[in-house]
Amino acid sequence: DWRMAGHRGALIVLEGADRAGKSTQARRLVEALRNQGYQAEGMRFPERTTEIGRLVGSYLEKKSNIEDHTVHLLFSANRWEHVPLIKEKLKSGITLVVDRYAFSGVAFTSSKEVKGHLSVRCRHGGFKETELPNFSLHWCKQPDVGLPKPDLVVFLNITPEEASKRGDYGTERYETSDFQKKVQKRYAELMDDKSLNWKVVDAAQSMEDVHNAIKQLSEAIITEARHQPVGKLWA
Ligand code: NYM
Ligand code: MG
Repeated sequence: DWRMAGHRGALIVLEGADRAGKSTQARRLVEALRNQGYQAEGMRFPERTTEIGRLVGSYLEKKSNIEDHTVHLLFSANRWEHVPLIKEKLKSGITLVVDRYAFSGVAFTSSKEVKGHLSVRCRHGGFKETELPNFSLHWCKQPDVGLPKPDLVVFLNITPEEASKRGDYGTERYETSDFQKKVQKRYAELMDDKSLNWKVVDAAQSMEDVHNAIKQLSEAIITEARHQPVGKLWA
């Protein structure tokens, strides 16, 4: 059967703000693909079980503080440490369904305000205090340049209002509606990049409808990707 032998699996990423339903949909997609006879496995980032992942996990749980640039690089390192495994799985024909990837890394870090001030000299002498600029998308993308490129990035689109109806955000870092609104804007900027295969799915639909939409997109991309080499992200 072509589903089993000789072809690489597809790299499918689910992205979206917190509470969009990514984890549930990722689980259901893996299950549905397996029922159709595909080899499929789930993966998620951050993957909190490695040494780097534990640092990131404790930061998210507010049990530790890590400087903003540093933690951005740790999130990226957590992806890079899984690249050999990702490549091996894809090569052996396994389709990977990944819950968050580099796009979360960029969207979340670039939504942060940099703490601290910069003194700049005014034209007529003296100094003025100004805020340091935010993290640019460009800076945030660099550590992830060259990662395996997803064949498909599904964006689960939900308004912050709709997301807040699904119950309270958790108590981890970034889980406030103000921050999530900024994150949505950053994702929108990332989706302007036409070198990636972004597909937006309305996550306010029923869980079943969302699932069917993602499954259809995924089956199509598995067929398309199996004869193509894995690309490099943002390279
Ligand atoms: N997050 C996730 C980042 O800030 N950078 C990253 O690179 C990744 C992958 O971690 N609020 C943030 C987004 C989430 C948080 O994710 C934990 P999850 O899916 O709740 O475990
Ligand atoms: Mg979460």
